[in-house]
Amino acid sequence: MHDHLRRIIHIDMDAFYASIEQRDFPEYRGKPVVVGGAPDSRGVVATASYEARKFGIKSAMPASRAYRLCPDAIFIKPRFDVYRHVSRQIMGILREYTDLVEPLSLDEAYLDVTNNKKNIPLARDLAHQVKARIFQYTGLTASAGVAPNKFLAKVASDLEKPDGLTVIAPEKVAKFVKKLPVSKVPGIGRVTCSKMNAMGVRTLGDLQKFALEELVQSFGKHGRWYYYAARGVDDRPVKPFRERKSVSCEDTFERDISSLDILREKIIELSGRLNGRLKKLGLSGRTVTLKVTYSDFEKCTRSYTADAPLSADKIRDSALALLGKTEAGWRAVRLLGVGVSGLAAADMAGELNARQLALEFAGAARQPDMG
Ligand code: DCP
Ligand code: MG
Repeated sequence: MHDHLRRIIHIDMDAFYASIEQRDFPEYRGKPVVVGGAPDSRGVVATASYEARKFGIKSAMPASRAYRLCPDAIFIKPRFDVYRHVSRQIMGILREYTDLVEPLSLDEAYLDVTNNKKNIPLARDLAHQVKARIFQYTGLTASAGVAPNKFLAKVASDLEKPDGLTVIAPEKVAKFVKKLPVSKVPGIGRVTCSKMNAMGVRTLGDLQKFALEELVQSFGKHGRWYYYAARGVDDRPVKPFRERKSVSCEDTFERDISSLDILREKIIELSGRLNGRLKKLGLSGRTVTLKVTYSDFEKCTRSYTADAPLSADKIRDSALALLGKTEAGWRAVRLLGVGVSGLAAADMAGELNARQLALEFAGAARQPDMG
C-alpha cells in the first residue's frame, strides 16, 4: 500500500468528558471544570476543561493537586453512561461517511475516507462536514487531523485543538516530519523521549540520521516503527471495529436430553450465563433466540422480539416460553443455545438522559459561545 494513495482522518473530541458536563450544565460553561476523583480523595483527574488547563490541570494528575492548582474549579464525578452514549452517537456519525472507522477510545477514531460513502473528493471537506455534523448532533466540538496515514493524522488532530482542523498534504509530509519533536509522536513516551534526547535527537529530522539497524539495536522492535515514522511512513490500515450483532451462549450435552424439566433447567442456566455476559458488555437486546439441535442433528430456532430492551428475567422467561414452540421433549435434544440480538446500550438511564439532552442541543448548537 502506498501512503500517498490513502486519505486518513483522525477525530478527537475536545476535553471530552468536561465538554459534555459543560453542555449539560450551562452554569459550568466558561469555567474551570475537572472531571474525575473528588479533590479530597485519592482519585485522579480524568480530564479538565480548557479553562481548567490554564491552571496547569491535566489528565491523570491527582485530584488533590488539581485542587491546589485551582481551588475554585468545579469538581465533577464522571457520568460514564452519558459519555458512552455520546460516543456511540459520534461513531454512528462517522460511519455515515465510511465503514472504515476504527475507534481508539470513547472520543477518538481513525477514518479511511479514500473511498467514502458520500463521494467527497477532498478529505479536508469531509473532515469539515464531520465536525459540523458532530456539533449539530451533540453540541460538542471535535478536532480533526487529515493526512496520508494514521500516524500523521493523529499528530495533526492535536495541533490546533480545540475545534481544530489540520491537514498534512502528501507533498508537505517530508518537511513536516523534519521539524516534528519526537515527544509529539504517539508511542514515544517520556522514557524513550529522554533516551532519544541523550542521543542528540529532538526532532524526527534528527532521528532520520540513524540507520534502521541502529534504531532496532537501541530500541528493540519499536526501532523499526521509529525509523519509518521519522520519514512520515506508516502503512498500518484502518481496522474497522465490527459492531457486535448478537451475544449468545450454548451447550452441547454429553447425552441427548428428552426431559422438558431438565431442558428448562438448562435454559435457566444458559440464560444466567448470557445475562452475565450482557452485563459485562454493557449491552441489552430486544430479541431472544432459542436454538435447538435435535439428536438427529436437525436444527431449529425460535425467536421473540419485544418493543424495548429485555431485562435478565424477561430473557430467561422468553427463552423458556420459546422451548414450547419447539419439538423438544418429543424429540431428544443434543444442543441448546440462548442468544440476544437487536442490541443497544444497557444503560437506559443514559439513553433517556441523552434523549432529553438531544432536545437541549437543538438549542445549544445555536448558541455561539458554546464550549
Ligand atoms: N481520560 C481519562 N483518563 C486519562 C485520559 C483520558 O479518563 N488519563 C478520559 C477523559 C477524556 C477522554 O478520556 O475526556 C478522552 O481523552 P483525551 O486524551 O482525548 O482528552 P480530552 O478529550 O479530555 O481532551 P483533548 O481536547 O486534549 O482531547
Ligand atoms: Mg479528546
